[in-house]
This record gives sequence, C-alpha cells and structure tokens, in this order.
Amino acid sequence: MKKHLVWLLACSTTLLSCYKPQMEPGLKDNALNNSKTGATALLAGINYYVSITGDDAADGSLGSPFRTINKALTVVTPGDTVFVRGGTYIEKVHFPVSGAKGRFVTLKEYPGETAIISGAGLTVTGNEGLVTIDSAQYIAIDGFDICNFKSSSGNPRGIVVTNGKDYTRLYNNQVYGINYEGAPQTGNSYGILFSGSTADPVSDIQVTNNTIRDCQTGTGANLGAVGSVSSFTFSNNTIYNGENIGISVTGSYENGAYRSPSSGTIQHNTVYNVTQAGISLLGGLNIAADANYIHNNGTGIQAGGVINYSAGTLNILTNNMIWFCQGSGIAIGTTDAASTAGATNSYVLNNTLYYNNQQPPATGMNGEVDIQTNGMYTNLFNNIIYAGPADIFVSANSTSSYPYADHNMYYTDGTRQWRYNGAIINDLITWRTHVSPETHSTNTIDPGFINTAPASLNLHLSVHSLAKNMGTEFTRIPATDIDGESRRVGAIDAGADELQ
Ligand SMILES: [Ca+2]
Ligand SMILES: [Ca+2]
Repeated sequence: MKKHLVWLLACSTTLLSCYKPQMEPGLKDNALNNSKTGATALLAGINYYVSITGDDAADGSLGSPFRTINKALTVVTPGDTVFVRGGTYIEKVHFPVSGAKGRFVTLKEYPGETAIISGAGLTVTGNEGLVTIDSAQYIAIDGFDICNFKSSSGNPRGIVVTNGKDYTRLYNNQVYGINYEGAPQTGNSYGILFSGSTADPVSDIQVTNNTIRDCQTGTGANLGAVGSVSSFTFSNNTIYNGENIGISVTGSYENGAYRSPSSGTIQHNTVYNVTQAGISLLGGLNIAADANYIHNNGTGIQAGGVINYSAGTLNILTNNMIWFCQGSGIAIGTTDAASTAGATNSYVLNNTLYYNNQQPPATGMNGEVDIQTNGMYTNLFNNIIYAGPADIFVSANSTSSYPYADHNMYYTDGTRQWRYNGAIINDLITWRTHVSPETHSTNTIDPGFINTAPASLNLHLSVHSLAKNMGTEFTRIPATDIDGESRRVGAIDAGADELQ
C-alpha cells in the first residue's frame, strides 16, 4: 500500500504520465550508461618512433627510428607512445608490455602520415589476429590502417583482445580486407573482436571513431564482443559493406561454461550494407543500442538469445533510425520455435523505423517490429513506425508475453496492418486487445519527416510534425536524442529526433 502511495505521489508531483515498465521480478535495473573507468589522458612518457627506413638496432628516437612496430613495443614502459611513420608494415603486431592506470601504452600513427599495418602475404593460423592484445592491458591504438589479412582456412581478426585483458582503447583506425575466403558461412572472422572465454572478463573497452569496411567475416562480425566481455562502449564507428553482422554482442559456450557479455553501450554508430543484421544482441545482459543510423542491412537490429543456452536480457534500443533494411527494422526474440532462449526485458523506445522489409522472406512479411518466439516483457513506446505499402507495423504472437506499448506513431502509404498470432489486424482498436494500452498511439497521422525522397532521405522531424510532444516519459529514455540534443524539449517527441 505504501509503495502505491509513493508511486502516485511521484506521478502527481511531476505531472507526467506514469508508466511502469514490464520487468521480470528480481531483475536488477541498471543504468543506460555504464560507469567507465581508466583515464584516457596521457601523461608525458617517452616517445619512440618506427619507420620503414629504420633499424631495430637503433635507439628508437625520431632521428634514429626502429624498423618494426614489434621492436618498439618491447622497449616501452607505462605512459610511453610509439609513433609510426607513414608506410606499410607487414607484421603481426603483439603487445608484450602493459600500461597502467592513467599511463597507457599508446601505438599511434605519426601525425599527417599514413601508417598501414598489413597482413598481405602472411599466414593465418587458426583464429589469429593481425594485431593481438592478449598479454597486456591499458593499451591504446590510434589512427592506423589495419588491413588485408586473408585466409581460406584460418579465421583472421584485424584486432583481437582476449585472455581477460582490460582497458583497451581503439581510436580512429580503418579496418578493411579482413577476409575469410573459404566457403561462405563456414569461416568465422572479425574486423575487431573482444573475446572472453574465461571467467575473468575482457572489460573496460572504448572503440570510438573507427571505420570497418569491406571485410568478409563468414559467420563472424565486423565488430564483436563475444563471451565474457563487460563494460564496453562502441561509439561513433562507421561499418559498411560487410558480411553477416555489423556490430555483434553475443554469448558463447566455451570451456564448459556459458559466458555472457554485459554492460555495453553501442552509440552513434552508422552501419549499412551488412548482409545479415546491422546490430545483433544475442544472449547478453544490459546492452544499450542508442542513437545509431542503421540502413540497408539484412535485419536492422535483432535482440535475442543464444539458442539452448541463454536469453538476452535487458536490451535497450533507443533513438535509432532504421530504414531500407531487407528484413525487419527491429526483431525481438528468436526465430527458433523450439528455443526458450529469446529476449527478455526489452526496451524499444523513441526509434524511427521507415520502409524496412524491403525483401521479405518467402514465408511472408515480418513486422517493422517483429516480436518473435519468446520475446518476453517488451516495452514499446514513443516509436515512429512508417511502413511501406505491403508492410506490417508490429507482429507478435502468443509465444511471447503481450508487449506493453503506447505513444507510438504508426503510419503507412498502404494498408494499415498489425499481426497477432498470424492474423492480420487492420485497426488500432482490435490491435489494442492484444497489445496494451496503445491508447495514445496514432495510425493516420503522417509523421512529417524532413524528406522522404530516397536519394535525400532525412527522417528528422519537420517543424510542423505532429510527432512533436506526442511521446511520454518512460524509464530508460536517454537525456539526448539521435543528434545528441536535449530529449526533453517540452514533452518528449515520438521517434529518434527531438525538435529543438
Ligand atoms: Ca518535445
Ligand atoms: Ca534533434
């Protein structure tokens, strides 16, 4: 009784609509942004230099540089920086020396020059990195081209961090041509991979402002956190022309134990032209995908479980713009009807979805939002879902719990369609009998995007958009919109953009 009184008081004093999210009992309610530790500012250490005209017997000074990156990395101490002059370095780079808190070991491209770490002609043995961090931590890599590591038998990784090593910073790198070149969908390679296969997680990770493009990853991913990986931020990266998954967060079963990635933030990335999904969150715990541009991939964002092992729990999808994908914009749960490992406690808030399902499967159209088998406790609020003519706004079925949904703006150039248990529903009133409450949602109002001409598509809101202020407060809505601008300008707007 007392709890109810407090709740009502909170509602009346803030004058906001109070929605209480669906939440599995006993689940801890973590915050969107994970605490980040580890300083990025570098204290003055020694600068070493590497040049393709250098000599590993030299002293590594600017005037007398080393020849190889690996040599330089053996002489550093915490706080030191290795500057690499322009040119192509064909070597597998390994970090044998750790930095320390506030004193990273930094490998950095010399300013104004182009330093390339290339695997051209090198053999890939098993699962092997061109750049490997498995025996050092507090490592920063800044500004390199990391490329052309290819195999038809081994599984290359452009950069791999494993063996429980923490505090990795990857900034401003270009990763490309990391290719598994055997039969499609048999190899398993990664542009950048954080891999935790022991109880000690690989943690405290920042991957920012990198480009990963033109990689053939087989069943792997362009940027991945697999297994025991925690406290990671993947932000402002651009990923395109890739196989399988753009950004993959997935649990794994290794060494006799299931290991789950946790506390990750995937924010302000752009992912396009990736075959299977832009972002895939399978079997993790507390993973936020916020303010990403996702288009022309297979599925936009999928959140589910690792079949036979674990559901994905607490996936928080906010402020994303997702358009022109071949399949669904957002898929929740699992496509494996026999599996109990779907998604639970999903938050789908303030996303803008537009004309996905461009190439529906032969089995029929999916939803723009497709709540599949075992999509449990899904909260669907403040989204703009603009469907193509034959498209379905939301698909759900009785193998999942009823989604909790409201303040969504549905619109289509064709026939209004939702689907529940395989039956098409053409009116919002009937849809409300399956998905509650939806009383503030609309289905006849054009959201008023700035431009829907495909060549100059802009899914931000025009000044007279009726999506303005039609949203509601809901737990886990971030402070900012897709542009990093304030989310709370008057009442919350629907969709990824807040009009300022
Ligand atoms: Ca507003
Ligand atoms: Ca805005």
